[in-house]
This record gives sequence, structure tokens and C-alpha cells, in this order.
Amino acid sequence: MAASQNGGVSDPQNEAKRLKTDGNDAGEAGELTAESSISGFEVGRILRESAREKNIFVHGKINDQEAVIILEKTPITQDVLQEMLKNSTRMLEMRNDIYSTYQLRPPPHLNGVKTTVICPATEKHVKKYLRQEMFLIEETEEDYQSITLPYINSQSFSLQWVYNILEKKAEADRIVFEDPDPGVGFVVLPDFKWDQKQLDDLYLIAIVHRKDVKSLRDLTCDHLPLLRNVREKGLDAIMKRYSVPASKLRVMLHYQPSYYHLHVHFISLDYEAPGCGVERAHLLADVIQNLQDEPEYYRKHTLTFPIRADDTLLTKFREAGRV
Ligand code: GTA
Repeated sequence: MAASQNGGVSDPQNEAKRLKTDGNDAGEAGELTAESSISGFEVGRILRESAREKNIFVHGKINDQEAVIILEKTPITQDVLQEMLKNSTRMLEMRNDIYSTYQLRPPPHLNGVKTTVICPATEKHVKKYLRQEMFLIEETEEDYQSITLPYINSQSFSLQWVYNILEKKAEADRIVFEDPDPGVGFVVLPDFKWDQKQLDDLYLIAIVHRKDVKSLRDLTCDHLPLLRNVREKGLDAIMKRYSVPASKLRVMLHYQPSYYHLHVHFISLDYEAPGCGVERAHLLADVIQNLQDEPEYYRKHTLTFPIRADDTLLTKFREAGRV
């Protein structure tokens, strides 16, 4: 797939394959058809909505199963502009001197709404998407061992979707690059937040093959070959596929992540993605540098992270008198 001159991303063959996979909702892993999951969604509670971001997160039910649906209006790109202006029906709203406003109704194929369905959704998913007050936690090495680690071992999001990717049971046709080495290898593919229609909000993830690294906290100098490999080959693969250079990419890890299997986010510098703030993002280049300087940096240092008001981990820190 190549980046088109106008910044769009196109490859009709891959696109067709992708739509087919998406039509089956979750591939191997999913039991729902697109028909039953979307049209059968019973709206419950609005978890969050943003007029500026033009998205809405909704908790509801599909066939009596708990579900979360995320709807997001997609950006208007240069490659569809002419067709949109030419082929939309128009309704004049007002005219005043040199000023006028209209409602355009574009043809359906230019009017997509990116839709993400999570079903069955757990209570943790619902909490994750609910807009809430945030707090900062300063987690020492001891806090991690006595509070955070037992908590994440007892109740983290399932990693099934990660294993499906690594085992090619889902999203196999979306893989952009793979290094199959069991020690330093990884898979790069579009993050499910990116619809791949434009490069402005490019977002890919690299998921490592080894399963014994939960997060940044586990990293030591022994992981430097893995981290350098992800950075070098990941950047190279993105340059080859999308013509986006390293200088236009924010390559980072989250602490805490939502999913405790080591992965790295590759995000367009022009896109202010959720989780890019200093309180949660750690640039991979800085992580490598810190581990070169101090082999146990992430094991030993106090790490700060944001947490939602109703996260049980916050309760655990409060119970331990640490917040
Ligand atoms: N390709 O099945 C998947 C998949 N899943 C389940 C998660 N990811 C996946 N990618 C593929 N296939 O970037 C991606 C996530 C995320 C990464 C995990 O894996 O999109 P993380 O462990 O650091 O967790 O990264 P993180 O960042 O908390 O997860 P996430 O989901 O990005 O949530 C952060 C915030 O982003 C949310 O609170 C919400 O505000 C926002 N957000 C999440 N999903 C969407 C969405 N679909 N549309 C708009 N905003 C969203």
C-alpha cells in the first residue's frame, strides 16, 4: 500500500480484503455478524461524547450481551473533495452579503462513520471509556511489587486479540511488517483506532513476539536488542509502506498500558492521539537511552501515571495509604 500524493492511503486489493475481514466483524475471534452487532445494538448509556472530536462512546447491549460501540465521523480528505462538492445534495441555510452556509448531503460512500464494536464488553471496558476525573499516581518499585503487580495479575484485559494477531488468526492481512525472531521479533500493523484513509492520523502498533514482558516496568538492558530492533525495523517498514520518515513519528510506550503484553505505538506527529501526554507516554528513544545509561532504570525508578477515579487500582493505592 502506498501513500498517495494527497496524503491518502490506497491499495484497492488490500482495501477489498480489509473490508471483507471487517464484514465478518472479528474474524476467527468473533461470533457476531456485522448485521447483528451494529443494527441490533440497543443503546444504553452515553459514556462520553465530543462535538469537537465528532465521536460518541456508548454502552448498550447486543443480543443481551454487554457491548460498547464507538462512532466517529471520519476526516474529509483531499482525494474525495471534488466528488463531494460535485455530487452532494445541497440545502441553503442562510445567505448574508458575501456569506452563506449550506448542509451538504454527500453520497453514502463519502459519508463513512468509523465504528468500533466491543462485545461482549466487560465492566472494565465500560469504565475505560467513561469520561472521568483523573488522578496521578507516583509508583515506587515497592508499590509496583506490592500493589500494581498483584492487581494486574488478577484483573487485566484479555490478551486474546494480541495472540490472535501473533498467531495470524486475526488481522493477518493487515500486517505491514513482521520479524519472526522469537527473541527480538515483532509484528507491525495498523492500530484499530486508525482507518488508514489518511496519513494525518497514522497510527500503527508493534507487538513483540515474546510473551514475558508485561510493560515498561519489566524492561532492563537485556531488552535493548529487542527495543532497538523494534525501533529500527518498525521505522524502516513505515517509511517503505507509507513514506513517513522517523522525524514525523512519535514512537512511544504507555505506562500503564491497557494491555500487558509489550507493544510500541507509532503515531503521526501531527496527530494528538489519546495517551500522548507526558503523564502516560514514554518515547522509545528515551527508553533505550535510559536503559543504556542505567540497566535497571525502569525497575528501580518511581514511575508516574494517570488513573481514572473509579479504577480499582486507585482504590488499592488508597488502601495502602500511598495516595
Ligand atoms: N489492531 O483488536 C485490536 C486492538 N485492540 C483491542 C486494541 N488495539 C488494537 N489494535 C488492533 N486490533 O492503541 C490498540 C489500541 C491501543 C493499543 C493498546 O492497541 O487502540 P495500550 O495498551 O497502551 O492501551 O495500547 P490504551 O492506549 O489505553 O488503549 P486505547 O484503546 O488506545 O485507549 C486509550 C483512549 O483512546 C481511550 O480511553 C479512548 O479515549 C480512546 N479510544 C480508544 N479507542 C478509540 C476509538 N476506537 N476511537 C476513538 N478513540 C478511542
